[in-house]
This record gives sequence, C-alpha cells and structure tokens, in this order.
Amino acid sequence: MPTNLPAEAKAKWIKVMEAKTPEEKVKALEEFLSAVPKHKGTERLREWATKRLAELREEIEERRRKKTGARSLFFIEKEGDVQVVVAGPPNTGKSLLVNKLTGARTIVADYPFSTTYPIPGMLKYNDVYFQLIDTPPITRGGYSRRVIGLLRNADGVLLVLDATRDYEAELRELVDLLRDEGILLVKPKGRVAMEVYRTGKAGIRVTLMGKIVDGTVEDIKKILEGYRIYNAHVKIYGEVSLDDVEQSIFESTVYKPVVLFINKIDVVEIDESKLRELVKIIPGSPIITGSAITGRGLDSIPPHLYNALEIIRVYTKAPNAPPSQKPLVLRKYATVRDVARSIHRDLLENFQYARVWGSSVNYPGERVGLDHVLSDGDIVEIHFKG
Ligand SMILES: Nc1nc2c(ncn2[C@@H]2O[C@H](COP(=O)(O)OP(=O)(O)O)[C@@H](O)[C@H]2O)c(=O)[nH]1
Ligand SMILES: [Mg+2]
Repeated sequence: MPTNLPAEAKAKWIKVMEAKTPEEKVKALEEFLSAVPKHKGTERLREWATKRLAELREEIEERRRKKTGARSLFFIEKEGDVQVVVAGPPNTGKSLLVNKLTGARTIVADYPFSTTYPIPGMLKYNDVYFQLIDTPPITRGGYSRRVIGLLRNADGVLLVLDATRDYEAELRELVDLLRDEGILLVKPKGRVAMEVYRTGKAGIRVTLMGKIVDGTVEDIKKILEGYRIYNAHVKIYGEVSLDDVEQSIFESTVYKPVVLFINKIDVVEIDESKLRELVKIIPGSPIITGSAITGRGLDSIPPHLYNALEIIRVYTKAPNAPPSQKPLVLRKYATVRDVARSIHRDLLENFQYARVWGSSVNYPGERVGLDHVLSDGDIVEIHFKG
C-alpha cells in the first residue's frame, strides 16, 4: 500500500465518513489530515483532502448566503433520469448546443464567459430523460471550481470543442486539469464501488464482476477492517488492485464517461489524422464532429450519450398486470436488488424472488434472486413476502 497510513489516521477517517453536516466533516477532515504523515506516498491523499476541505468550506459559505436570502445560482436540482454537464473552454458553442438540443433559453454570444451560471435543459431519447446543463467555461484558476463540483456530481460529460482552434491542445489541457481535480475522463481498467453502512450487522460483502489482480476477498476485508469499516458492500468491476480498493475508501477520484463534440465544422474541415490523435487522448470515448449552427451531427449526440453512460432501462410489473410504461433507468451491471430497492427500500428484507423477461434470462419469466444482473429492456416482477 503506497499510502501506508498509520492506524491512528485510519481510525480518524471513519469519523469523516460518519460526519453528517459539512461543519462536522470539516472538523473531522482537519483531524484526519493532521494524523497523515507527510511523505511522498501520502502526497496525493493530502492534496485531495486539502481540496476537499476548501470545497466544504465553500459549501458552508454558500449555505450561509442562502440563509440570508441570496439564491445559489450554482445549485442545479437533479431532474430527469441522468444528468450530463456540457463543458469546455470558452466560446466553443456550448450554450448554442444546449439550446438546440433541449430548447433551453441559454445565452449565446461571441465573447468568452457569456455564460456565468449553469442552465439546465431536458432532452428525451429512448424513453430516457437527459438533463443537460450548460455551464461557464472551465479554465485553470479558482473560477472553475464550481463547474468542477457540478461535474463531480454528474452522470456524464458532453465536452464541446471548437474546430477552428487548436482543439487537440485544448482537449489535452482539459483532461489534465480535470485529472488534477480527481475527475477521470479516461475509463480506468477497473472500478471499485463501495457502499459503507454506518450501522447494522451486514458484514463486509464483496461482489466480483471482475477480478482482484494482487489479492483476495480476505485481503479486502483486512483493508476495510484497518479503517474500522465492518459493514459494507464492495463491488469490483474489471481489473482492480488492492490499492484501488483502499483508494476507493477516500472517494478521491471519480470516472465520468465523456462524449466529445467538435463544433463549428461548418467553418473548417477536420481531417482523419487529427481525429486519431484525439482518440489517443480519450480512448474508448465517442467523438462526434458537427455544427450547432447548421445542426449537423446533433442527431448522433443522444445515442452516443446513451451508450457512453451505459444506461439500461428496466420495466417493472406487478403480478398479473402489464409492465410500467416508464422505465426505471439504471446502469450496466444493475441487479434485481437495485430494482427492489428503488421500489421500496424498506421492503428489501421481505424480498422472496423475482421473475424476469428479457435478454438477461434463459427463458421468459425465469425466477431469479437479488444478485441477478439485468440487461437493457428487461421486465422485472418482484415478489415480496406478506
Ligand atoms: N460558425 C459557427 N459558429 C458557432 C457554432 N456554434 C456556436 N457558434 C458561435 O460561437 C460563439 C459562441 O457560442 P456560445 O454558444 O455562446 O459558446 P459558449 O461560450 O461555449 O457557450 C457564438 O458567436 C456562436 O454563434 C457553429 O456550429 N458554427
Ligand atoms: Mg455559454
């Protein structure tokens, strides 16, 4: 383990997780940070904790302003099924694009920083509602911190660049800048999702959807117990190291799927070799060229967002009734448990079995348990006791 935290620091981390208010979190985080020894191995962790402290203090300040009646323009209520932040450098056409895709009344102007606060709009595709958020530009410097905060909470990013500029350099810069802020636009080989329960006797459950490259489930338990975490559900996707597991306790980095839109191709053409360079910077992410003015390329944005965000739609039904019209929007690898929980959190312990129709089962109406992994378009009927 590169961080090699002393037991004292690990024990303080649980206090951070248990803190309920931002004020409590600041106090706990300060105490944690003072227990972290200063050496190369803890550098990233310390940097991250320091940034997190600044964010929390800003949040507290924001709340104070709200209490005095000043509205927080930077807070966007989540609506629809998924939230996508439309981001990029100044003047690339983000506002016009959001306006064209959603009809939101954004301000389009030929000068930079014409958008000073985020504006949401709604886009519907495949029965899924995408909330697109137009944002001020991301640049190095304090001004962008709140856009980055929006990004951290979003489900995905629609990055908009300008074909008439050096978009390759701008993309590189953005990817680097966001990585420094703990937001990865390049999909890591593996991913750890950890849900820590404050109370209960659930113990530590590990679901392997991939593999641990340098250890076992027992090692994961040992790591968590070192932090005095005794009740948690850890999901492993793809290839993951024990180090990744430990990092995930701190939630220090997040991966956000990205769709890149290169705008303004009504003005200049883009050659293939240029595109290949972009693929190297964000491998696996869709790249679309088009024009917000002429409308070229706009149609392919929704399907690419849908795929990049790995959305699956699940239709629930009651016994002897037709399936719901509106799907439940979940992510790839979602299980029957996620569906049961979304129907009624408290009913989870009364779960008996589910019947599933669709491509995740061997035959229509197959009986499955809570851990069954669902596919796009599945119909799920859940049977509860009593
Ligand atoms: N030629 C051309 N200009 C565009 C296009 N999209 C946006 N613009 C112009 O680029 C400028 C910036 O647009 P805006 O939407 O305000 O960009 P933002 O700062 O990224 O939100 C405006 O003058 C737009 O008219 C496009 O597809 N082609
Ligand atoms: Mg704008």
